[in-house]
Amino acid sequence: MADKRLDIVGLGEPLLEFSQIEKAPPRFAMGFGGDTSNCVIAAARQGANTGYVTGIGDDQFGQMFLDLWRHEGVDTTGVMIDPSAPTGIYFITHDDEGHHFSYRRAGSAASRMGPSRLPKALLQETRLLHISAISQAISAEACDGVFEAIDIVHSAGGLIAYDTNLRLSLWNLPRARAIITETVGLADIILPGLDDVRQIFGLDSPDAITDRLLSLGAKIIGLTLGAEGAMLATPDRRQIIEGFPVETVDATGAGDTFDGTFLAQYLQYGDPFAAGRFANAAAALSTQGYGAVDPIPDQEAVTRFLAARDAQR
Ligand code: KDG
Repeated sequence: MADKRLDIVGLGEPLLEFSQIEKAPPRFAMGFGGDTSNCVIAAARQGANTGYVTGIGDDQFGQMFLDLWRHEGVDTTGVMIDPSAPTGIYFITHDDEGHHFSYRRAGSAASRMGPSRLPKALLQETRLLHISAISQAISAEACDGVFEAIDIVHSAGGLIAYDTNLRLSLWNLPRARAIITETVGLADIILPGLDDVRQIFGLDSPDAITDRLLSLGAKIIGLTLGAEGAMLATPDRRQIIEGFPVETVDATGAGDTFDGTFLAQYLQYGDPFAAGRFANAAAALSTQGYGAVDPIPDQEAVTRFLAARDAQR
């Protein structure tokens, strides 16, 4: 695997982001989102060689994403520009219960990324492919594309990481449950959020959920528990890694920051438990600013944060 050109390639949908920063009169800040895109940017900020596979419209929003990925050092040879479909967008609003997403993404260029549009050579050149349940929920065609991509990467000796990101405004629970359960059985590293897997599997405790994921074939699990931290597990060890208390402004993209940081650290050092602690710190830091991408910390910021925490103990 060391001979692969890229460490991590993400596959999914980027969404231009409008995040509410003031209530009355309402004001929105523009930024970037899309869970798998957020994840590869987080991994790139940790020093991983990354790439992204998606479709974007031949529009200004698509161009902004190309500029962003290039600026972050993300390989864009797997990005297809579709002249007849738009780049998706979403709005983030906030209330006492947290953040809420409103999508304008139906028929987007990314939702057309079926099996025939996949950049096969690029997928064969990566050590790890990161996908999410959102990559599958956006259309039946994209869902087929994800399964085909898994096949291509596995046949070339690469690993699959999967975030079960559940968005019930994109598909219904029975379909989500069936597709997600099947995909967990194909993936090597599972990175779910607790609330999502509670709904998907109808189980409550992190231990019961971990048992279920291991029984489906997962080799490494990084189950995020919000402010409580994360449970890291392999078939023969599991550990709760405590969260880092910070002043949270907006938790959008914290799970994606955890994913990208975890994958970059794991591929670099091979220790999922140490990677889990590092990723926890990165995720906490990412909640201190608005939007998904802007507040993602780089490796130096996370190292500094952890050193300061360790010095206080
Ligand atoms: O995890 C944050 C993402 O959910 C956000 O950036 C938007 O990708 C997105 C989605 O589909 O919800």
